[in-house]
Amino acid sequence: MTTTDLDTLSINTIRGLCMDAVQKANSGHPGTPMGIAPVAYTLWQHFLRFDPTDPIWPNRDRFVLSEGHASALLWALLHLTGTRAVDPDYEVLGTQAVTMDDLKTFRQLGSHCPGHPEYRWTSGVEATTGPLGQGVATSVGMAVAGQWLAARYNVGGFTLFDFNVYALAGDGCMMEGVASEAASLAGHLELSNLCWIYDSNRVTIEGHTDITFTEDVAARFISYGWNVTTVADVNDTGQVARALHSFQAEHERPTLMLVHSHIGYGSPVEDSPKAHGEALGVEAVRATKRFLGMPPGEDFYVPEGIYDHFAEGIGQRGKDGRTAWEAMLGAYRAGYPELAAEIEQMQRRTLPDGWAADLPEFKPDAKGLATRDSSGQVLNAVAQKVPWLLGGSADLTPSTKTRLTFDAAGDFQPDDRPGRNLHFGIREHASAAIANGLALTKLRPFWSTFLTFSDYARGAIRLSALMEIPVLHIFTHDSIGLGEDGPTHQPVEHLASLRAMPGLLVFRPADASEVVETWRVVTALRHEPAALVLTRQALPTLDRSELGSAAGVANGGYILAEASGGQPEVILLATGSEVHLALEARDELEAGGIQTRVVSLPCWELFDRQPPEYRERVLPARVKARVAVEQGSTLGWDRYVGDQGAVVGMHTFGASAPLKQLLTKFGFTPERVAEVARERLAGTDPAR
Ligand SMILES: Cc1ncc(C[n+]2csc(CCOP(=O)(O)OP(=O)(O)O)c2C)c(N)n1
Ligand SMILES: [Mg+2]
Repeated sequence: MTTTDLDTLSINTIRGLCMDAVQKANSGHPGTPMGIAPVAYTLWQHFLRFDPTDPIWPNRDRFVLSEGHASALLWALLHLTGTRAVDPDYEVLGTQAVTMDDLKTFRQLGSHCPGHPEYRWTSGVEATTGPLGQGVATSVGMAVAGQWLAARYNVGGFTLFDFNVYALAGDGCMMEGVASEAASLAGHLELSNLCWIYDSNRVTIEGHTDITFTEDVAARFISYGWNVTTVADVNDTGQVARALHSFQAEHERPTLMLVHSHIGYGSPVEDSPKAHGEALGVEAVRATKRFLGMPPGEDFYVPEGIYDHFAEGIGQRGKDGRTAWEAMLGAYRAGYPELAAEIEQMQRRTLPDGWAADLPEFKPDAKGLATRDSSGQVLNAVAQKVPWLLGGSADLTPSTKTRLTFDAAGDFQPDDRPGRNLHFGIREHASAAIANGLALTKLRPFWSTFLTFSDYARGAIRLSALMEIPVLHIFTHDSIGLGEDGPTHQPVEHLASLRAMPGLLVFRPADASEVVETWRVVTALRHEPAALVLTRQALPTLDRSELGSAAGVANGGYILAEASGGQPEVILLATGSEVHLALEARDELEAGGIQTRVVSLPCWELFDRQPPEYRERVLPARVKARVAVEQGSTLGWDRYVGDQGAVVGMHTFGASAPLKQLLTKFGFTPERVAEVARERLAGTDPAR
């Protein structure tokens, strides 16, 4: 490929739009898009299989802007390609995803050009990025999804899935640990459909990378098992194209395309950290435009013929690819109606009919089983009905009980692409980010670790909530209840911190029946992630004939045991293992003539969404003597116990000892809970 005048003009148009958007907003990062624009342009115009009129076509190539602070670059591309907006019901609308007005209102309230790319908010954004490293790690999940979809659905000579995944990353992404975790796994998994483009401008916010980052990135990626190709001159689009061809010709390894670039190219602050983080200034913008051969006085300038040029390149290629694919899907549907139906359900995030028909039922059992065990059984039942449910653990499957054990479940490896058990290795942060990538590709992923290590994955968990994607985060060993492993492994503040995350549904079921109901709720989620918080130790399976139905989980909280006379004086609230403790304390209180209700509250978020009448029925305002009990930080419980209630929780880290000793040491005994309740009853004034 040789660079034509139109190529150069297009690249400079992108640079101009980015400079102007940042200048007008007086906020943003102009230098990064200006440096890497030739690569972004070459990729989009000449390689990316993307139909701007149908940005959600399932076999499109994915482009993830991992250096999310360069969002102006993506906004310019989406604008110039005329990418259409998609509504939440997946109908392609006639409106433009990014209008000129959006560009002119970059970073302002309501603009479709926010400060960083936001999935759902602007069509054509494949993943929310901004926290450096997340985008590249997420792209690994998309590449896994591509391989898995191809293995399952490319049958009978039909190639329904063969998309590539590109991620554009800066020095910051390359420094982040999550990227290393994900790259190591991608190399092992031989994800040859994955291309990371490293925008190596050797500048970050604090200065040149010689103050922080002097490793040999190419050598590192070669050791990961990647194909590494270098572009010495970013402005030579022929070289850029050759590198992209080298990626496309590679069939065994992921590709790192290392591009030497110049932040703020053409501006007075080229190659300087000054090109970062603030507008260039009106005079510098003019000088840069002059250097680039663009009219210095024209802002948001799109030269004659540029829109047509994109329409004839990426537009035509994308449309041809998409329409051919749709025709292929038509023929496929005739030959393989069941597989075609799966693809369609998956795309809409719906479930096969009867998916919940064979969920296990658990009989009352005083000895019971750990909720990690009942959850493993339910997971296997659901997964057999939902073929695109897949996942694994960060090397703890035997402990988290998340292995899919049925015939043909398989293990996803280079030689077993349809395998549904993923092995993430000891890489929690990448596990969660990869799960995000799988969910963005419309598969239903789960991943698991110990609750205490959820902190390691928090950055990616947060993005699952922000993106509103239905990832299942499964956490076991949920409290001091895990015993001897001690305080490093005993979570304390984790429930509170997960509950603090907007949009994440946190479930802590109390027994096997609540586990079943939890899965009934979380499997059907379409736009929300969930965290399942499960025990290592056995819990009794409650006899529901005398207690509230576990179906109450769907309401987030419910009356598990009513006060004997139906008029509670005391309410005990609990989640998970402490529900059993609350029931024992209730027996003691009732024996002493105190009418006591027990409320199980497995999911605060769902309970808070119930109508006021329901919440009032479960937690009547007149009952002031309330005690919550949970083996975790007490933070947040005050909203349910009120200012006259009390919380029996954890105020320190745990300790290494057998569970029984820990329960006494930290005050999780029925006697203590009953005592606190009696104190509350004596001290509360219902009229207050
Ligand atoms: C996890 C995370 N930490 C810090 C930041 C703040 N930040 C935004 S851009 C940037 C510098 C990134 O440098 P680089 O990736 O080289 O991008 P370039 O300077 O080349 O545009 C930093 C530290 C961030 N966005 N994400
Ligand atoms: Mg940089």
